[in-house]
Amino acid sequence: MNLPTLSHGEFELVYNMLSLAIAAMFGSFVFFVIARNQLTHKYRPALIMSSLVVGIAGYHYWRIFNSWEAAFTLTEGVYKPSGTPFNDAYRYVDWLLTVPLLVAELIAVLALTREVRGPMMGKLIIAAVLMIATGYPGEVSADNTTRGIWGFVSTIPFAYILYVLWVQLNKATEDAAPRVKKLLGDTKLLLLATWGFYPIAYLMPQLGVEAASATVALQVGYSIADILAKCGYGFMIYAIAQAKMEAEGTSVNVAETAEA
Ligand code: RET
Repeated sequence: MNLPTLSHGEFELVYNMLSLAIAAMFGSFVFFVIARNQLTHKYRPALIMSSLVVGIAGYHYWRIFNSWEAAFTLTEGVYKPSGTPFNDAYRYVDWLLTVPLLVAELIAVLALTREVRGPMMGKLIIAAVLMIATGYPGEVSADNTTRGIWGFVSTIPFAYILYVLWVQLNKATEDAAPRVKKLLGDTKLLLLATWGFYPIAYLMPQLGVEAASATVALQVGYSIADILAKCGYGFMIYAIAQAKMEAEGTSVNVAETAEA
């Protein structure tokens, strides 16, 4: 990626957003590890996945932050590219690991029967990997046609994921308690709003956005979307698990006494 010269404010905005993302990821990690104990065994795998997602992302944001710092030098009041490349591959490696976990999290918290859960999870994980893996060659290409082709290829599994989550998941959760259904609907909207941002951000160079603004908008936008799609989504998953336990009339203490 060819880096532009940035003003002091532009450089700092990205710097502070990346720092915020590290804090949000590690803070959420602690929360999910502790919150797991508030759930019965059936729902714990979902929270374990949430902890993994934010732990993996926290590490990657740490690396992205360091790479951002090394990629620029302050000269005469502006930030010029230092010659050390900014490593954008961290984001894609991060998504390759976390996006399949995020879809698996949603299926896990629903605690569907094994026959329904297994195939659905398998299809979603494969589609998530394909979506990220085919997006990457386009992301690193300077040629807009190559970008467009890979972007289109990557949109096919993306559309498939949305179809499975909306149509098939709705069918599988028809009998859920009203509060669970409401939370599930909100989670799916959060997912659509945040996931929808990534392909739009990807299109920015095609839309002819000026280099410095495009770089800053992309980094800030991806960071906000990531915080919402990982931390915010993880909290929703926790709320769904709590609502399901309430609907079932179970609590951790009851479950633990029953097991003892
Ligand atoms: C790409 C390439 C262009 C086409 C599409 C894309 C979709 C990316 C998505 C990423 C989601 C990431 C998440 C990360 C972490 O929390 C690869 C930009 C459709 C949907 C949820």
